[in-house]
Amino acid sequence: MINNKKILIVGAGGFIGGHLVKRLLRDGNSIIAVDIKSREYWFQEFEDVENHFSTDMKNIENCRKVTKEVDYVFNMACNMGGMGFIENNKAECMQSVLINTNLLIACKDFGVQKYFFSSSACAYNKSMQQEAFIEGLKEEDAYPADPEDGYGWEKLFSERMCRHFMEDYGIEVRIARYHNVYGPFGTYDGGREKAPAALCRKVANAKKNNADKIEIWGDGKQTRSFLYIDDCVEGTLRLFESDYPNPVNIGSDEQVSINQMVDVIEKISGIKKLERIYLLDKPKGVRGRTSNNDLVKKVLNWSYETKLKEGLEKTYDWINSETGKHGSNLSKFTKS
Ligand code: GDC
Repeated sequence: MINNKKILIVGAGGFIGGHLVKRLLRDGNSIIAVDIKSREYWFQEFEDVENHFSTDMKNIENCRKVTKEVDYVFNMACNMGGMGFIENNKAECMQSVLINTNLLIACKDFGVQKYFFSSSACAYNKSMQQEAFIEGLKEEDAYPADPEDGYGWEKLFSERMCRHFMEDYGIEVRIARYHNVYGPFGTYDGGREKAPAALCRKVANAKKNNADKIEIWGDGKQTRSFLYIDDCVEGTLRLFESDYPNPVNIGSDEQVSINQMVDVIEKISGIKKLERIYLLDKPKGVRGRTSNNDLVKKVLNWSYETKLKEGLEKTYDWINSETGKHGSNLSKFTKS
């Protein structure tokens, strides 16, 4: 367990970053939390943390201000979202390369011991994800390089940047390739939401409005695997403490179609089966994606625990109560 360390978490106002702050604080660390978002847009905020709101880490001076005398850095920050965002904002996504690059330079200059980079399954070669049901993606499947345009290229490039900082300057780096992480305190509306949150919101709203239809992007037969946030945080910390320096999948291998996920959410909500309207011109991304977890089991002796149904129950409950509080258009949670 990591404790008694001074830890910088960049992207702390976001979904995974917020949960990571909570856990590392609970474990007895001193936390510096930074995010480009202004205070009211942070998903979670904790007492006894040095918070830096509205701080753009694409600017190296900001990176320098917060990396002094820090033991560890977790870079959870990037300008991102679900398919609806990353397909239409490639230049925005690619500019996150500045966050990682400037942070690494500041870490080198101030002698930070260890650095974590949050990469993505979008780094994998697209040609291996053209069928609905695929073998899980192994870490070596990122090459030859043909990642998701924009966002995926930034992740793959930044992974390599980390590797070279380790080789050339001796900073210990750990890199996770996350597979569609979901759970409470994440974006569920406004355009950046991913499928689990979007579909929980749509079902919750259908129930509230006595609607009998739901809109689904694509034909619903495309597949993914989804990782619950608690498993994501646990896997991240285990990877960070390990001595494994190369990218590792942090994901689930419970591959389901979008239609199957909607079935599960409908059951959780207690609503009768909705008529599905398939929007074929919406962003769909790859046809099939899931994680191969052989390497993570080998190097961390660990695997995720939360089944999709259990994670979606918690996520649905949270989104259902949030939409009840504020109405359905919660752009508050989506501002970058
Ligand atoms: O957005 P996402 O969860 O991202 O979409 C998964 C699939 O669900 C897509 O085929 C999408 O068309 C479909 N889908 C159906 N209805 C909806 O209402 C909806 N909203 C959304 N958003 N999708 C819907 C993600 C990236 C992330 C991250 C992960 C890593 O790609 O967007 O930034 O890096 O991958 O695994 P997804 O899984 O394609």
